[in-house]
Amino acid sequence: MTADWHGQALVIVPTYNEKESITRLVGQIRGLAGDIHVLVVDDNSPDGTGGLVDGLAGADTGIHVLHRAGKLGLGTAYKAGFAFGLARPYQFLCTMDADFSHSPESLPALLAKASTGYDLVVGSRYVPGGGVEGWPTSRKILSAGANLLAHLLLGVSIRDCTAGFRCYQRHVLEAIDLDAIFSSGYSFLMEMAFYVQRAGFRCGEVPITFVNRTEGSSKISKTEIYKAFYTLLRLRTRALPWEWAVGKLRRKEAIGE
Ligand SMILES: Nc1nc2c(ncn2[C@@H]2O[C@H](COP(=O)(O)OP(=O)(O)OP(=O)(O)O)[C@@H](O)[C@H]2O)c(=O)[nH]1
Ligand SMILES: [Mg+2]
Repeated sequence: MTADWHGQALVIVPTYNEKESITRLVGQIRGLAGDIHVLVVDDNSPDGTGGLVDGLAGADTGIHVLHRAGKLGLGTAYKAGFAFGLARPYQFLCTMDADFSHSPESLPALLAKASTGYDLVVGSRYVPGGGVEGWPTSRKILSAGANLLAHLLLGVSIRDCTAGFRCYQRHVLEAIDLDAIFSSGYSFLMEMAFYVQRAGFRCGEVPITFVNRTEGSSKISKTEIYKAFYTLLRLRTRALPWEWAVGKLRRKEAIGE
């Protein structure tokens, strides 16, 4: 069977010091059915990640790399990746982490769901069948807390709205004013979820098991956590009083119940 997304999907992978995993990750994505292209957005990683991907890109026209001058944040890396993808004829623009917390094997499920008419599909830890492996309790509380607040304060229906494993249909990214997204770091993900839902797009989730990284090191700092809470409060001032109820109604639709 030819996949609906054949030759139409780009996976954006932001990297900062991911030399241990990037070659294997890119190889696995390129090995999937459907000729899925990869764009690595590297922030001049001191460990040479960008140079490694240059080597891969030289041998495969389905591999691209964007080099940025320095560590400019996860959110702006996504934006740069979206601009690259939108300037080319990709219909599905996916994002995922480089550290194998997101398994390339789940990409076809995200793309398949997007192909059935979901505008944004999230690889989700918090829907039946999803989960987390290897996280300390503190990390679980942080993630669950951020999602609960996004639901209660902003009415975000996506159960895992801090997840970076996503598939956007092209028209979503064309419709959202990306320049108006305030967050430059990790909270970009929550902010995007809020605006995508606000614009009336259909959001779906597919279960994934998030595996804590076993190589390289985390880039989440305390500052990013404070910024995420600031983002929640800032967006709260824009949310409507009944948004919580709307989000609640939409939750069932996200997993096709
Ligand atoms: N280009 C770019 N990539 C980044 C930046 N910060 C993080 N990343 C990448 O974004 C992805 C997610 O970062 P991680 O540090 O793995 O964050 P996380 O998965 O939420 O947290 P861990 O569980 O600690 O791994 C990884 O591929 C990082 O290399 C940045 O400032 N610029
Ligand atoms: Mg990670």
